[in-house]
Amino acid sequence: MNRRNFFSGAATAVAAASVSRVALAALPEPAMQSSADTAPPLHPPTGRPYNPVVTLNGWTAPWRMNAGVKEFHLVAEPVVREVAPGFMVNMWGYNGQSPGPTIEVVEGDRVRIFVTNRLPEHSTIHWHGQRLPNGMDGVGGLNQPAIPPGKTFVYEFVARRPGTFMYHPHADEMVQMAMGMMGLWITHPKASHPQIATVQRDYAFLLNAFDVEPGSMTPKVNTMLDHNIWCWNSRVFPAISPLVARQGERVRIRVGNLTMTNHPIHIHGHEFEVTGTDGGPVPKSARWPEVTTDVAVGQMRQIELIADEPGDWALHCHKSHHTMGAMGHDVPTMIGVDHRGLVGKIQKIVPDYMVMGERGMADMGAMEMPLPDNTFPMMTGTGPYGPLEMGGMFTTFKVRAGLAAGDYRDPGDYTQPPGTQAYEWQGAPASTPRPARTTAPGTAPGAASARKPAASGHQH
Ligand SMILES: [Cu+2]
Repeated sequence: MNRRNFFSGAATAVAAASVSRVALAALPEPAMQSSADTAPPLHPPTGRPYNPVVTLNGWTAPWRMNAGVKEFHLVAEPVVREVAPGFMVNMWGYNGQSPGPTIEVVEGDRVRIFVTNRLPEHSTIHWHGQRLPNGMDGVGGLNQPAIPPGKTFVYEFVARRPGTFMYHPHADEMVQMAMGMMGLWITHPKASHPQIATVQRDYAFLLNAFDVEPGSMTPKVNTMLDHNIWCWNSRVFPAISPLVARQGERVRIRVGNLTMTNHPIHIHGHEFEVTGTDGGPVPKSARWPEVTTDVAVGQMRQIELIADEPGDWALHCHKSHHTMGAMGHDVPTMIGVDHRGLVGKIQKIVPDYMVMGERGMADMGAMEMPLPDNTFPMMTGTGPYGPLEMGGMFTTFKVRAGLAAGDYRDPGDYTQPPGTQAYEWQGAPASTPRPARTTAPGTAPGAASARKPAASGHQH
């Protein structure tokens, strides 16, 4: 239990400002969030103490205590989410953002959540992973009538077991989740727990995906698998905050998957153990070291590691298509195809014809192509040594010696100590000749082309 910042002035001010005296007599005033930045952890101003999580590009909902019950107010509503700077998407979310605020409580807390529906259609909230009375489970039609537009329903139950959970609608679920309705729920242990370690940093995010046609602003809600915006908490690299740690700290990272496919989450430079799932803590005897763990659809994974290697380490989904921005997938492979001479002829007929991928696709990372308005590039993000050629489900784990406890600010680029970075060979060049070309002329894939997205609206 960390009480260091229990009476932190900033956290107290946030909670106090969000609960006016008028509201105490009625519904709790809903706290709203206008920013997509990562909010500092909310140290609990009331109730039992705990070491709070940091929600990547998100925030924790403040609450009020009412006769020993923790009261929250979620407002389901249309929001505009900044997925990356300059890239805004019409979503449905809670309290001003998608995902909604993280709910943090303590094992044994009685929790009352007011849910106001400001959507144009009915909704519910299902509390994924919770032990609760059947009538509080939130499946519209099965456990309760759905919440009509304009109405407020009340959910109330005891947070019975500690762990990593999430919430989402269970009414017109396919549409409402495709529009971004979801949030995290963390139940902290009430006392020291044999299977739950004390950590110095505790990060949390949800995996979510959208299908936004380049140049448009509203997700296509009927897409099953072919999404083009692969997000952590409705953000894409390089707009996802880095996870910062002081060298030697124990770090927990909680990940939940509300997309339609699995995501192998991979960290560089360190090993971790899966210490818990939405089913609860994993017994220590059942843990093993990993550097990648697959998070399947509807699963949550809680990983822990010791941040003992300084540097800027990649942390990403290992499906390479999920670290890319908006792109078309029906583009033929052009590696090894010589287009010289052909382009000019084609451009007489198709003026916006362009060639891509003759030498691989790395050129795309540096290329500034004309894109439709409100589209983020397929690969983007620049590091100290050039373009990263990544977008989507990618961020960095920044480990530094000498950070202050609880300092989550981006420490900037890592400086490689002299003699510890890959370098160019300055000796004689390799003498092995290139193998002779065996492909006969004319057998390469023919007439493969990619048109600028302004024309086709889809491919780059
Ligand atoms: Cu993925």
